[in-house]
Amino acid sequence: MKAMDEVLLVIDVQNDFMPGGALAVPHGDEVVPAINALASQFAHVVLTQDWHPPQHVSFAEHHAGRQPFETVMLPYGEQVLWPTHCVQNTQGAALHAALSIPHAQAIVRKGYHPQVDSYSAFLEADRKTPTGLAGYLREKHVRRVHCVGLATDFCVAWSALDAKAAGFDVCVIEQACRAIDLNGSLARAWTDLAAAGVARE
Ligand code: VGL
Ligand code: ZN
Repeated sequence: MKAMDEVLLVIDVQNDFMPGGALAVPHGDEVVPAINALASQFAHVVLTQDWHPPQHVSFAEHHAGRQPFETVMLPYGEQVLWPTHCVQNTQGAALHAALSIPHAQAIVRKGYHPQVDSYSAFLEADRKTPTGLAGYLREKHVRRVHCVGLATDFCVAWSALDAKAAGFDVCVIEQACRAIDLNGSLARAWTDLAAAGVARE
């Protein structure tokens, strides 16, 4: 059993990120048994859900003439346009049915502001609006955050970097993550994580 000051942060293990889903991550379903096994070793487990309104700014369908996986400039910076995914209260946004973590104690939803994306579980893409997760973990006296889930190079990496910046010890458990890998994003993510001092386990 892990110490009481450690948390397993399970990121976006949702149907739309599974093979056949709206924004499928290759082999995304393989993280489910890995995460179930890990979670049994943690007293503290927190889950996240990507949770977009139907009109969300990250959806390519709302940008005339643009296709999914292109990039646009928004007031807060560059934004990748995605296929419509993880719409609030849909089956696609639901957690994978085989994810089995009955003792998970909180679910953080993110990306619910129509005009701002949030890959990170800690800070929205404007880089200034907190989700509240850092405060929650501090109140629980958590010191170390173990990150797993989908996708390694987007929500997992951004969450790990922000956890580190918020003052936590952070690791990413590679075998319990899978990547989208868009234009070299996976290699870049590992470089950024290493530079920030996030451990790769
Ligand atoms: C994610 C792209 C868009 C993720 C979420 O969970 O990594 N990626 N929304
Ligand atoms: Zn999203």
